[in-house]
Formats: sequence, structure tokens, C-alpha cells
Amino acid sequence: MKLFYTPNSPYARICRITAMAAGLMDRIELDWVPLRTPDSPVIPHATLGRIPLLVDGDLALSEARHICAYLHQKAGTGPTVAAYGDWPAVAAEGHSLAFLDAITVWSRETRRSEEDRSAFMLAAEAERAERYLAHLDSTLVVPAAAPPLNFNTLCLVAALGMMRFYDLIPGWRAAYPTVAAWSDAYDAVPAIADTAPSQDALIPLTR
Ligand SMILES: N[C@@H](CCC(=O)N[C@@H](CS)C(=O)NCC(=O)O)C(=O)O
Repeated sequence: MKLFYTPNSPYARICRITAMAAGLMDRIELDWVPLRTPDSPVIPHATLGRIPLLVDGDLALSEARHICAYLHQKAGTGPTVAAYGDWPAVAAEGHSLAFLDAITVWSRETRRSEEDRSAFMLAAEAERAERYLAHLDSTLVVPAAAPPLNFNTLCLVAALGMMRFYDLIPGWRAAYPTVAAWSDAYDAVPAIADTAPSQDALIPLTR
């Protein structure tokens, strides 16, 4: 299997954590690819050229959630996705993924040149994130032992990782202490520590 990724993509990070936690890294080749270039090696497999993309034989699987489910099935262990039918779990997953989407949109906006940035968008995303962090702070339970890894918790890990990496909410630890403690518990998991976003891998936003 081959996973096309970039080191700072939060969606690819979820897949990499899943692969590591499922013990599949010896069966997956990681290919760090450039994005938004017509000669991207992803395009022959999936014309949209987006990552993460998992290629296994003729199968080219996009969407972090699908890749997570596929890797779980391959390994018979590791992070899970919520089963359709378990609607509360599906709902929780959906909210966490939406939070990740929102943080991703916000961080991309902050990386545009100052004249290209939308003040409206920045303010709307800041308000949305603060609202959700307040919700998380009153509902998250800090794990007492090994933190459960699943698509839901990994979306939160990836979203909070982006939020911190781009310093979107200075002072968030003091404002949301339960979220901070939850995040610290997850950051101690080796696969999570090993996949944190890095300044060395930061590439300029192309468009
Ligand atoms: N819904 C997708 C989101 C994937 C995504 O946003 N990928 C970005 C990188 S983080 C991408 O491929 N951007 C390049 C492009 O749009 O050409 C998922 O859950 O995997």
C-alpha cells in the first residue's frame, strides 16, 4: 500500500497515526508529495490530486475517514470509525470532523498574504472555534489511562494540533483547561507525538 501525504496535512496525519497504531507501517510506503501541481504523482491515481490518498492495487481511496476504516479492516486492530447504526458515535465524529474542517479553513486563511485575507472569514472562524472549544471544555473527559484512538478523537487531535501550530488562539490553555489536559494526554501517545506538524515541512500556500 502507498499513502500519499504531506507532513502538515491534518487529514493525512489521522491516516498516519491510524497506520502506526494499527501496526501497518511495514506494509505502507509513505510518499510525501507536492500539492496543486499538474505533475503531482497523485493525479494518475486520483484526478483531483488531493491527499491523503491510499493506493492499494487498483483501489485509490481518498477521505481520511475511509482510509482509517480501510486500515482498521486490513489490520484487524487500531483506530476505528463509528459504525452506521451507532448514530450518537456517528454524530460525535461528524462534529469533530467539522471542527477540523473549520480550523483548516481558518489556518489557510491566516496563511494568505495580508491583502488577500478576508477579515470577515477570520472573525467568523475565530468565533466558531471559540464556541466549539467552550463546548469541548465542558464535555471532554480526560482519559485516565491509555487514550482511546478512533476517528473521532483523531479529528480532535489533528484540529488542536493545527490550532496550536498556527497559534490561532493564544492563551487557549488557560481559557480551556480541560481541553488542554485532554490534549496533553493524547500528545503522549507515540504515534501522535511522531506526527506533529513541523516548521521544517511548512510550504507556502500556493493558491
Ligand atoms: N475531506 C478530505 C480533506 C482532504 C484535504 O483537505 N486535503 C488537502 C490537504 S490538507 C489537499 O489535498 N489540498 C490540496 C488540493 O486541494 O489540491 C479528507 O477528509 O481527507
